[in-house]
Amino acid sequence: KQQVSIIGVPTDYGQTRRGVDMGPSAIRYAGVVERLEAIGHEVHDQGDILVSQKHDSKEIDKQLLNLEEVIDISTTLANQVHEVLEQKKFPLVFGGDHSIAIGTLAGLGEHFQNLGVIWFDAHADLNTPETTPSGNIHGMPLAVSIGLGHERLVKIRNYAPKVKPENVIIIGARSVDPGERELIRQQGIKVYTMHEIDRLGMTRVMEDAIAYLQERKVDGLHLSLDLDGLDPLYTPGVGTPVPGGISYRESHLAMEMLQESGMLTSAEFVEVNPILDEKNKTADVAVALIGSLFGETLV
Ligand code: LYS
Repeated sequence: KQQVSIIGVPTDYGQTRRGVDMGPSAIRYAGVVERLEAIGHEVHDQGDILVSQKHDSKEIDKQLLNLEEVIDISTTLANQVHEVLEQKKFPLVFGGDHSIAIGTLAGLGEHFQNLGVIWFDAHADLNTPETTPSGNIHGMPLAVSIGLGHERLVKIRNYAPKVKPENVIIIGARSVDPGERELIRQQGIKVYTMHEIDRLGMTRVMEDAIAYLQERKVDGLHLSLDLDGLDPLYTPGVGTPVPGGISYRESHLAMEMLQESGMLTSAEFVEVNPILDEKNKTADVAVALIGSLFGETLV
């Protein structure tokens, strides 16, 4: 049984489709606190961090949209995640778009010398201001966390990188930009695309992933789960859906295997956009996955 601290991050500054700032409400509405309490965890919902109005920017950097806003939010979130860890609690963060991972990882990296990260996502989120096709920072958080990108994002809480590239595993990728492909090769990041998931099955993928992180002797494990990692059939309420994704059952299996590994020390669930959703289906899936991740079983 764990002490779990929930932090909501109601931001949509990492991309351009409005509504993902309502993600934390949608996930709470879907009953996350009750779900965790029902399996015996002690839950402290810290509420949402303050996300300010858009700044009056003098100049717009087309390669780094809403940079100032993202820096502010990442800094606040990093500090809060840091505090939760000081209190020896498990940080469970709700987005918001995936740019929030910059802050989450900035808060985690100081506590773990050899943190492992599982990046469950349709995308690699490894763009830099030089390679981004969109200028949206939610396509960059993994690059930032391994130390690549805008200096002020990379240096949140004054250290970098937050995680070693060889301690990162991407699962579910099926939309990877040319610059990201190059980084994956160059940085030795482990990726299980949909191809490997189809071929090996989720059981083997997760067994391999967990064994790899154990071999690397990680001292903590963060799950960064973008709901667009699943097929849009199950999670339609996301800003950048890509067909051919991970199934509902495969996702649950992945969560159950992470739970069984006993390695997980933090998690975040991002990109739930209730405006694009169907009757809060995507938040319901998020909460169901959180149930499995925290030890819910069928019988
Ligand atoms: N790779 C695209 C970009 O950089 C999409 C990223 C989607 C992130 N959730 O904009």
